[in-house]
Amino acid sequence: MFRNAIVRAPGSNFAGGLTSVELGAPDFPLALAQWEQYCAALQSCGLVLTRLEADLRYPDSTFVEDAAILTPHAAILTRPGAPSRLGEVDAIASTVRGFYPEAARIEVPGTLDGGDICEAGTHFFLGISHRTNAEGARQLAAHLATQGYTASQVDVRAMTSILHLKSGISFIGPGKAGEPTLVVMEEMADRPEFAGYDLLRVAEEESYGANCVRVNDRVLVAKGHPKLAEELMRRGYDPLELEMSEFRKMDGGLSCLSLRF
Ligand code: CIR
Repeated sequence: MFRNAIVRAPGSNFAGGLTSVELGAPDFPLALAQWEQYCAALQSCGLVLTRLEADLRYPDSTFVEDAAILTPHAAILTRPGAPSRLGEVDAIASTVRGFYPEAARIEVPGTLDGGDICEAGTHFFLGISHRTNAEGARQLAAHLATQGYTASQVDVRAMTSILHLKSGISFIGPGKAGEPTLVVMEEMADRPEFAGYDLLRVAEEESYGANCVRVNDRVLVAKGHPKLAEELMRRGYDPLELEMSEFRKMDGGLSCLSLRF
């Protein structure tokens, strides 16, 4: 069960952030409205929100997930792989330390974005991407090991379709009656790293939907992925659909907009 979430409002210069997709510039008022709906959805799942003000120094800073890894036992502040995002960690550190006074840190030469880190029960998948390097993953695995978690790496550097590991997979735990499930985009579904998990394969045309988020009794899913939403229901999950069009334009998904703990 999650009780809290940290979120940061998108700034008016949100469109100046990094992006690799060609979907056009985001509309700021619409992004803000979608963000408010996202916040309301988290609250409807029972979370208490810590809402941070927009930080115009960092146009990507609404994607708070990348700046920290939070478990029930500890917090690790990250070291984002994009130079323009490095300062986001100091900008959120005091908020994280308000909940976890002993927060650890990923140190040079490690780089790590929270979007590459997928918690799956007592195991963590650590994506090696163009943002997260092997040293960052090694440091995180060492911190997680002290808390009793195992970890393994998943190299996604050859995939051009995703920015982070979690753009392609999400762990959503068990549904009402079923097994703990990993939602996986079709392109990654046959990877040996995920053998042994109960997989929900996301059709190619719905692959953006693979970034979904289990929050207590609900699964947040991006709107416009009807097959995925239906399959979630069939398996006993309760999907909550949210419009994400403006964040998608900046390579963002549902998970990146909050730190949940
Ligand atoms: C970036 O390129 O860093 C941002 N525009 C998007 C970050 C998305 N974060 C995530 O998936 N965890």
